[in-house]
Amino acid sequence: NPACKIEVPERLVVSYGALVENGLADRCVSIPVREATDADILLVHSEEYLEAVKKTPYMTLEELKEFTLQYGDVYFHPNIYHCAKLALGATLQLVDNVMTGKVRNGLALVRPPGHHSMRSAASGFCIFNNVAIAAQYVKQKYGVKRVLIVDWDIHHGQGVQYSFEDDPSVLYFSWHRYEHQKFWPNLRESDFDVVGKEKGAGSTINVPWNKVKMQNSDYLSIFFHVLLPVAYEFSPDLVLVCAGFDSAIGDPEGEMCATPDIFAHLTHLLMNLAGGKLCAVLEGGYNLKSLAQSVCQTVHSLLGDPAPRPANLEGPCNSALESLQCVRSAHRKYWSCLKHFYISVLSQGCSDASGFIQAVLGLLLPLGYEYDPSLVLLVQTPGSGICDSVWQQLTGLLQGLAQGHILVAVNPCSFLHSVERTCIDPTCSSLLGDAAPSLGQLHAAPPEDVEAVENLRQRLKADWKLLQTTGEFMKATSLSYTNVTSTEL
Ligand code: X5A
Ligand code: ZN
Repeated sequence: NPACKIEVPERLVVSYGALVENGLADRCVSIPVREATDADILLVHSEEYLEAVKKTPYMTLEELKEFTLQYGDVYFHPNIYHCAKLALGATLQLVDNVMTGKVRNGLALVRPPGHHSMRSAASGFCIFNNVAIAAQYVKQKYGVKRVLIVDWDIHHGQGVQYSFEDDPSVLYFSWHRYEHQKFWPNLRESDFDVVGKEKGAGSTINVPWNKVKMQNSDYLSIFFHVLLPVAYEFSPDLVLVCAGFDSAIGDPEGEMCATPDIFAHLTHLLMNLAGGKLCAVLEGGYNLKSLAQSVCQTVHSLLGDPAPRPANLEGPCNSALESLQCVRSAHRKYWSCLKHFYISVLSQGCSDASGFIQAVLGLLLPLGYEYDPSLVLLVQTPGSGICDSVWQQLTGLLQGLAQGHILVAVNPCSFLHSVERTCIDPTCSSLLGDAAPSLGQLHAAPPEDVEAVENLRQRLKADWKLLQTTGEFMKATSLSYTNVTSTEL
């Protein structure tokens, strides 16, 4: 099938080759692969489907062609059942090693990819849904309560969405090229207003890109103003990434313009969730050069290397702003972090981590990224009331700026007079690259907002494009107000 000509073995050869060339492979622990078992596969797929796939190694070419016809954009080679079992087995090995603390985090370089495959169907180069199965597997084997799946591949992982649409314990986030349903897989259910069902309402988050050529600032804006606030409120025990790199520049499928170094930041920004437990699993990525560079950037961050300064941040484009605004509106009733623009300050010290984290994600990080400093100076003032874990989150997140050049001035009292040095150790730990401890599920920030802060934000919004979450500063000509509630406007 010519549609499948891009999902080739060289994808892994160049990715791994680049890791070796850049000295990254040597700095990683290689985890031996295993074949997935039937029981693993059946966590998401039906018995009928598994039995059908099992027969493919014995089919003739004619039979394979016939078998393939029932699915969309997928092909079956006589070896693919074996490869798919290894891809899933590798994913589960990574998850096991992260859950048991043998490694901090990791990237599984696997093919075939997984996020399009459904309970009883292959789709979009995918046979078994590696990441969806991994989520079920950790819930079952380790009793994990909440899993966040971040799907930064440029296609909608409909298979993952279907697996968890009514499950509140798995938060599925996906951005995808959509073009008002003109782009594959052309599904109505990929749009922003599809948010999950029953108990799972609010735990499916779709960000449709209705134009191509989205850039670094478009991706970062969605992270700052949608994904990260919701993720901190959700407080996952594990983060899984459907790490497709077809969302990078040069990809023939995505046609987007984000540069490979954005993946260093996307990875970094997720690494302080779940106490740092993050497993990335390769999905798409078809421009071999861009793929290899993006894989290296992801691994750099996973290893704790400083991220390069983010290139050309101009603020989100109009189409991205429109998507951003629509997603925030659709999810406002499910996530308290999206309900208010105001940000409460530290009037009650660390009893209110929610307000503080909201301020960091919604105000400080966007300003910091757009300002692009060469040095971050973080000053801990005496009696700030910021508790250690919140302080560590802040220190960790700020290390994404200024290539990690950060100078922290701690409260002198804490080491001059305190023998235990309780305030210094969390800072050291964070500077050494430890993930911040999880803050737990965040409640709504207290409504006693500080007007001054909101006013500040409102005033700054005109000049700082990464603070914008609505189209109010758009050129009127290209603005469409469909599906936008009056409260958001
Ligand atoms: C995993 C992935 C893409 C399928 C595109 C089919 N699949 N036209 O990126
Ligand atoms: Zn893809």
